Amino acid sequence: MSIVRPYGDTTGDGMVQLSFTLPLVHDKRAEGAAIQLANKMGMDPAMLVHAKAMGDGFTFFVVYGKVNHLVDTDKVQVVERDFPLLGAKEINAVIKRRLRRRLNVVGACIGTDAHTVGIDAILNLKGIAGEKGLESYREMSVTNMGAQVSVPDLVETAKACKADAVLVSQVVTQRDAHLLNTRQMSAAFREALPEGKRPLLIVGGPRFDELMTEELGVDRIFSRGTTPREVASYLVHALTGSAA
Ligand code: B12
Repeated sequence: MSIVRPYGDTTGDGMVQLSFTLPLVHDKRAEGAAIQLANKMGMDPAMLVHAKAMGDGFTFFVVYGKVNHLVDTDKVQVVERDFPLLGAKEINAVIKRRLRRRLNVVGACIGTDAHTVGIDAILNLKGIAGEKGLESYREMSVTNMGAQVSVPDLVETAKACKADAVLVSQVVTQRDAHLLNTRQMSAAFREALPEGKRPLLIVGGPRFDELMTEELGVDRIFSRGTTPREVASYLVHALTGSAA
């Protein structure tokens, strides 16, 4: 049962929906071009269900159609959570018992990125999805540097705060900015601090591939829908080696 296909109307009918924009004025030809693209992508038949002009010379399309591709769930590669999800009380207790001091966290949104909602959701008291942020953990000391922080400033603050973990958010992915900034950040920490003295490097954002840790030189990547408790549980697991 590891082989599945998408479905729209009846189980296994292979129907999928796809949206995209073409640099064409909205007319009949543009609609034909959208169908041609869908056909080339393996959708056959492909039906145009929506087309709307998006500014001068651009059209947005939604196409619905059938594909014959199968998905083998045995071959899916994902990062499974490999640490226990703990409650706030347990997390505080583990830090107190194992570290015997507060766990220092420094967070920032680096580069030109000004999307702070995600990092704030993880760090600020208010939190997200009914969970309070890391600031609410008695045994954590959190420094949230906010938006558009430069890598040198981040490194300096991490050093000054004796950060155990640095949490970086990257939401903008245009021209792979999130990947370039992350590589720059991890390289700067490697240059500034010897191994063993370096804080745990964590990045997060909705469009990261969680499998890219090695390539980006970070310890962990968190993506869409992350909650503060997951991050707090990971921190105690990674920094104290404790299962609880
Ligand atoms: C709100 C918003 C803004 C606000 C940001 C306000 C603020 N203080 O953050 C404002 C209006 C300023 C803004 C500006 C821009 N924006 Co904007 N914005 C959004 C929007 C609508 C929501 C983002 C958001 O708040 N999500 C909610 C949070 C909770 O989710 P999240 O970020 O994914 O965070 C979660 C996880 O990813 C994870 N996480 C995130 N970071 C971290 C970090 C760590 C360490 C961890 C552990 C976890 C973690 O945990 C979080 C909680 O679950 C998105 C579209 C969308 N619907 O997503 C566009 C979007 C991100 N923006 C976009 C763009 C293009 C821009 C602008 C360039 C627009 C412009 N031309 O000016 C500017 C850029 C400004 C800049 N210098 O960065 C694009 C980015 C496209 C791309 N491929 O990069 C998007 C996707 C919209 C779109 N479809 O075009 N934006």
